[in-house]
Amino acid sequence: MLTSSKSNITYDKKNLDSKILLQLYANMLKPRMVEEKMLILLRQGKISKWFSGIGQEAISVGVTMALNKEEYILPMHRNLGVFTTRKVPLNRLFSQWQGKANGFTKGRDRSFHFGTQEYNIVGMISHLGPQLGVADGIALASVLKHKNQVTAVFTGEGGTSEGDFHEALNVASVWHLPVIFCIENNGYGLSTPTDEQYNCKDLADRGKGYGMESFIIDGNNVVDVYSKISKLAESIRKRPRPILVEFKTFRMRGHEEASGTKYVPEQLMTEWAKKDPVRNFEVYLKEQKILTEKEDTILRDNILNEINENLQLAYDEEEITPNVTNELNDLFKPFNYQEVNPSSKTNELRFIDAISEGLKQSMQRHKDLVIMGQDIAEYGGVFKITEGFVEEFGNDRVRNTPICESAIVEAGMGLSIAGMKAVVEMQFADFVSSGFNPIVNYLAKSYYRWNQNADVVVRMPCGAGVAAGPFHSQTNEAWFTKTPGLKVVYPAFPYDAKGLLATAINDPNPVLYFEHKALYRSIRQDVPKDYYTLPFGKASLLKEGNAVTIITYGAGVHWALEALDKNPDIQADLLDLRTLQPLDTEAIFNSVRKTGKAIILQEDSLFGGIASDISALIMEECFEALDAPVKRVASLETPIPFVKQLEDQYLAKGRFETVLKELLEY
Ligand SMILES: Cc1ncc(C[n+]2csc(CCOP(=O)(O)OP(=O)(O)O)c2C)c(N)n1
Ligand SMILES: [Mg+2]
Repeated sequence: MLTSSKSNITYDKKNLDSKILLQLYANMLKPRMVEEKMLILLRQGKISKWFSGIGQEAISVGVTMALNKEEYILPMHRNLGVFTTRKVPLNRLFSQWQGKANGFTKGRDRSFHFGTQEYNIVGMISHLGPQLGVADGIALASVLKHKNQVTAVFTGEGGTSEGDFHEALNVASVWHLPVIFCIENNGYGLSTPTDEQYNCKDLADRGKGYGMESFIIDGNNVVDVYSKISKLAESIRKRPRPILVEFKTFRMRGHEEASGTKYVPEQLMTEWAKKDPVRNFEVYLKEQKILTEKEDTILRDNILNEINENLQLAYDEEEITPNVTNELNDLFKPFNYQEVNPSSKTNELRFIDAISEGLKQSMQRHKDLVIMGQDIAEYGGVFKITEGFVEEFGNDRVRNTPICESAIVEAGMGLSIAGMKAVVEMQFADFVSSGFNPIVNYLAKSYYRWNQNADVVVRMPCGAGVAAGPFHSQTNEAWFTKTPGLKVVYPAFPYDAKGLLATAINDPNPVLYFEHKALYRSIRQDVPKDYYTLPFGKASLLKEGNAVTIITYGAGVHWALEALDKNPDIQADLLDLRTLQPLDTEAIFNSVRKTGKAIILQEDSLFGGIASDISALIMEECFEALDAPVKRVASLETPIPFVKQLEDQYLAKGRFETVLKELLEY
């Protein structure tokens, strides 16, 4: 602790006027005093968890004050100073931490896991790294809309070890995005010291590897933080580019309060205590006669009153009463589906052409729609779906990306936060595993958590039957139908593919759009030339019959059609689900109640697939109408083999007809 009346930090205030210096001080004092109060409440069990930013306030405050208030900041778990400097009302913060409705997440998420468009703050998800790619998306929107704005995003030094860090910095550099990447190097990531986290001298050195300028700033010196970041921000607004800043600082308390600091050498604590950013600045301001004792006392009294009054407001607020309908209603942003009817003029199109045409017409309709993916620009994508798009829409809106699925999904999220739309093309659906985290944790949960929709469609060229082996053949829809907050579309015909893609892009929620590669060039249909939409959640009844209900989607639809063609005597209802989330349960139940028998055909391997859930639903809802056990036909429980005879053996297709006949004879 600094006890002397001389500051241990050398401040170079240059031409900063006293008003700014006093604001910097007051803005640091507030989070410090709020935290001191929170630590008491934590001990009393009144808040659930606390990640302390004590000792790091100069960074949050200096960066926030250097930015304009309409510029986005993406803070982490120790950046209370960002929220208080942006003047987020304390009562709302207190309600948030106590899980009350007046917080920012209606009790659905804790601590700093929220954002607020009102204050242009985008809070973190627990996984740390995804913030960095989201900042890229926001910055991209700023460039595309010619806003000349900077985006600042934070990470701890521990978070820099995540792949997201590398991906986000690389994308920002390649795309010249106006992002300030702020590393708060506070010596530890939970209990891990820096020498177990990375093996270079300074993290700022990494900037060079990404082709970006980087700087080291004393994170405990608020004047340095503010003046240097102000200068950098000014320069980036004029000439958009990313910059990496490493703030040297120290974490003065445990990772979170309960975990303590036993592993931190005493001497380090003592040394850094001498560099306390708030106390040193106070001493300096008094030394310089910029702040009097009396003014300081008044300031502290005012902050304390503000804290107490706002705490009372939060205490007085009622506890949340659980209500299932409210929870379910907040899973997706309400979407008012607009039916656009197809024109009578049609063209015969292959499945792939229908997708391409649908995408193109949506690009024409939505000027703020950006598509991103590997090799999608001049090359036209590996399947040539975006061939000719660059010529029509330009490279700003048709973006080749580095190989970095996470950062691109995150950038899509950022575009959505900034009010734009994104379509992300996975080169193959298999590769979505490299972008899985932001899809299931960021996109899927964002609206439920803090009312921020993710207006992103992820295109998924999927499926087997093309002798492509284990990593280019998967149909992984079950990874996503399992996750609340995602919509999943899976057309089987060109007409549906075009209309459903248009709806997916109109829908402000995250949509996984599966397009089966084996259908691309094998399935043709007359498709309306103009733009049209089709509703989600409506299965199509392709054939009608009283003996059995066949439920399927994607390539399965064509397998079933083939089997029925071969066996014209089988009287079956054939349901093509078209969308899996939402699922047309009504169509399923109506048909099964009529036929009394159900068989579900799925291309994915059996266990944990959607066929199992549909089977369970039928059992629960139609038990009395059933004349036989519900049958599921799916692929083998193995990876997908390459060689044709093994792949044929793997696929459900070869077993479907036999099982169907067995069921009919039951
Ligand atoms: C993907 C992921 N892995 C692990 C964790 C657990 N975790 C949360 S914070 C943290 C340490 C982060 O260290 P650093 O980035 O240096 O930030 P600091 O806490 O020091 O501010 C860890 C390991 C997590 N939240 N997410
Ligand atoms: Mg750290």
